[in-house]
Amino acid sequence: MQRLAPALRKDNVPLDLISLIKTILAATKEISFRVSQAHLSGLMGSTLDENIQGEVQKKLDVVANELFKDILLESGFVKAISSEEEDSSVAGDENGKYIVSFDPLDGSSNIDINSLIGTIFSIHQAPADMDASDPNMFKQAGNKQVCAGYVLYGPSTMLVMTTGSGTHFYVLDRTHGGYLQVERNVQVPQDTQEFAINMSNQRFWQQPMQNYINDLLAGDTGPRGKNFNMRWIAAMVGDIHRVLCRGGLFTYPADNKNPEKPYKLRLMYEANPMSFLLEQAGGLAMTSQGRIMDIEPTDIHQRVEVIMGSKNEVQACLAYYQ
Ligand code: AFP
Repeated sequence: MQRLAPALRKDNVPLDLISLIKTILAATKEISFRVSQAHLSGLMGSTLDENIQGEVQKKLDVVANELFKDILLESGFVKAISSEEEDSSVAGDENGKYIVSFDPLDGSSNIDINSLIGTIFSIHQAPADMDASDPNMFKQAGNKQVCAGYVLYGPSTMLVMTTGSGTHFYVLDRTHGGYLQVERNVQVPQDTQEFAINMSNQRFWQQPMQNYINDLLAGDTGPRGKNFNMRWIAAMVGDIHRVLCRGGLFTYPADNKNPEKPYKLRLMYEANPMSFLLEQAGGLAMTSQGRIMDIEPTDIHQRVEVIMGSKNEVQACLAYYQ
């Protein structure tokens, strides 16, 4: 099993990007420890605050965000950061070469039930001609990411990351304190009999998604001619990890539950990094209108429709929209 830095050098990742990745991972090791101690150190439950999305912040959301933010901003490698828990971007070093978008703790509703949560991050080059305080730096499509990944705080702490040369798995080895590469070039099976969607929103979906899911539920006597299984972890990190490991279709489709908020998942720190990881593993990551990573962002907290996973199943789903 290879250590992280030599593995990245083998993939010709520039040294300054390797240093930034190591900085990010230092934060995740600390978060992993805090998560494991949360019940013992009074970090369960919510704060009295809401984030910019109008969601109540959990105590651990805040702790993870502060940790991530401080470590990144002090590193000198980043020009600015943006986070699910920050209203706007936060300026770093004017000479920093990169900008980082992150969700410090994805799956917050799982915190209090000791279930799966994780950190998601996405790295772009920082435009040299913009000030560190200019949030417009973040208006870069997902296809310009130079690195994306997530860390799952599960039974083992696991890093899944791409720098554009395949998607690789790493596990935090607590005996030496670093991440070791355990699988290279993970491939998502092209076909699947498993899907992930929050079924409680069924009546709010658009007709094409209703039709697609109805056909999956009809099983081997329906038009698809096979039975499908369903899973929902309520943390995108967990659901996408399962898809990367054994295939599947993950979707958070458009719905009309709240007409002002037709989509749930965030482009910059959920959909884009997961799309990069899935595409690098041979999967597909789309909205019903086109490729997620080709969307030109208009806002740091922009939301987007997501249909991603095993290639043939994503295409089967999209056919219902044509
Ligand atoms: P938070 O981490 O912001 O609470 O949300 C998690 C999430 O954005 C994504 O990780 C899940 O797939 C999705 O929300 C779960 O949504 P439901 O609340 O509809 O289950």
